[in-house]
Amino acid sequence: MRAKILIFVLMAVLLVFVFPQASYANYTRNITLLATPRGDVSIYPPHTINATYAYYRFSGNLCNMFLKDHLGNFCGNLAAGYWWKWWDDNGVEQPGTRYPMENLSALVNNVTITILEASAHGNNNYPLLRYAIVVVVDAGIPCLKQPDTSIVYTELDFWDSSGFVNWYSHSTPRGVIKASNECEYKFDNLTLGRQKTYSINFLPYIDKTLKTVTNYGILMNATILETYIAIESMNSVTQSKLNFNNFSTTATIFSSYSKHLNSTILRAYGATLTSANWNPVADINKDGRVNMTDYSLYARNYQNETWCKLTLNNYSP
Ligand SMILES: [Ca+2]
Repeated sequence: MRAKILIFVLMAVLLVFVFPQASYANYTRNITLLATPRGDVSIYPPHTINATYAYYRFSGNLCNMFLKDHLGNFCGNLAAGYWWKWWDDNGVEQPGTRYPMENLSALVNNVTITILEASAHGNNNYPLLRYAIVVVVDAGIPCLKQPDTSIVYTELDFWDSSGFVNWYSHSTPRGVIKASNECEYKFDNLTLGRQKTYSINFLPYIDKTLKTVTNYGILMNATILETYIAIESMNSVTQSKLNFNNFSTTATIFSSYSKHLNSTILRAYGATLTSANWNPVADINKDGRVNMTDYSLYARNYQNETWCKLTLNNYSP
């Protein structure tokens, strides 16, 4: 008990006195402000005449998206959103233009969404149509089941066709679909024609996704890549239409390794190897539990940015 009191006093002292002023910066991406050589909108694959018709249109902050598939052979996303990295005129990513996810908070601010149409009829058992708000990050390490990529998708599904609802409930009792480099969370079931505004803290979802597909949470070298709203369709005769307004994301990125490590330990505090919030980075002495011993090691070194950086990079179990 005394140990617990001590640790909380220690944390309070550190939080109040070590970081008296904000050592972070806010970055906001707004859909109407950005343009890149690849554009802020992607359609994949490009629409096919006579089979699939897709468009997006912007009017100020309002974006209209439409997807129609007569034959049920479209498989992919119609996505509208924005990038967190930059390309040159040849489509080559510019070095140093990514935003690191160090202790990131990714907040989707007050986006208003209206689904105007959503119909999906499949030739198979599961006509798939869904709408999602998506944040894409580069995890910084390869995915476990897809080691050729470190790109990870966190998708909050706010509407699904009945096939997808069945898929959720049959295979994933907690409403999560897991793929090799993505997690989809059943987030809402928006009523057609009803306008709804969402403000979302994506951080817990991103953290959970990264733990699922890489075994680790948000590592120091993770970066944010894209934020968008997607219509996803697969093997369905589909007609879908939605609009959204004022879609922006703010990412708060702390600037010191020490603050990042502090937060990393606090998020994992009390965890053991099997805990949901387990993070090997936070287990500084590598004894399989995150407790006062680890926090004491941090407290002795919190002013040493080099030590904190090395510790954040040590994600061996
Ligand atoms: Ca430990």
